[in-house]
Amino acid sequence: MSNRSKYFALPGLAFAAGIASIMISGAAYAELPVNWQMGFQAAASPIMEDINNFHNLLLALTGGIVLLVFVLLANVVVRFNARANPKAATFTHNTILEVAWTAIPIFILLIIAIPSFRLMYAEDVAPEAGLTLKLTGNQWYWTAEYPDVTANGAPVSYDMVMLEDAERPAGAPRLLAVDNELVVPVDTVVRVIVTASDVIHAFAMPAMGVKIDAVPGRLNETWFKATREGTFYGQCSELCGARHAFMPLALKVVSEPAFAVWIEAAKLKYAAAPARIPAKPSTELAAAGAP
Ligand SMILES: [Cu+2]
Repeated sequence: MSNRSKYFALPGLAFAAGIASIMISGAAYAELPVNWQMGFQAAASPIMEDINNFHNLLLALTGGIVLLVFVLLANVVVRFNARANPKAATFTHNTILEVAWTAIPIFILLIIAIPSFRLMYAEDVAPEAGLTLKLTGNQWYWTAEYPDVTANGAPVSYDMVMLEDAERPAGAPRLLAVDNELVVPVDTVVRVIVTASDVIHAFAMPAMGVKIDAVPGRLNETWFKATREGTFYGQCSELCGARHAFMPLALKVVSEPAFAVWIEAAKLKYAAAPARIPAKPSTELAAAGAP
């Protein structure tokens, strides 16, 4: 091995080991962000795949523009400084150049606009849904409701409250695990109706590519279609008070038969379950000026 290749091999090995460790830890908690992660969580819905592709297109375009501007600036600094070019040219216009630097950005914006509008439309218009889910944001927990699934004449509904450290089972992620998860079947279009009972919250589930405000007195609608089974996490994404950071969402995507079993169990469990609503801020929080 030459000296030169030795210098290159060491950082190369370290880099490969770093990537491998990220991939291994990524495999263990595939549905969570990982340390040193670049980019988004792995997509679990067609919309999130489209968002990823659009993001990659923007990265390539902006990367190219940054590179071009850097080359132009370097050219100016090196070739046209006072020492290298003591006598400056005196012309002020160049028609071809001016047309080009107007037309090329328009062309770039068109390249961005077409997939951007296509994606916005796909996100906005829900296909025929196989399941409807209603989510209500409260200070500081979420209420889930399955409007089409009734038990004793009322829709199945329950609260999702974050698990505190002492309650959290081993392996459940801190600040993300909840007592009652949302459960939906895989490969099914889920229409999500979102509202709030007190202040504005926001429903966000990054792996599904959805984020929408939960506004009191208003129903917002979004949709997702999970393409694989697993547990996915999201958080309230609108600053909503003292415990805004502590009202996560957990979404369990299961097979169609498993969902049918769960829904029957849920009818029994949540028909009689007493609400487990978290206490309002403690006196310490109130003393610290929390709302
Ligand atoms: Cu909130």
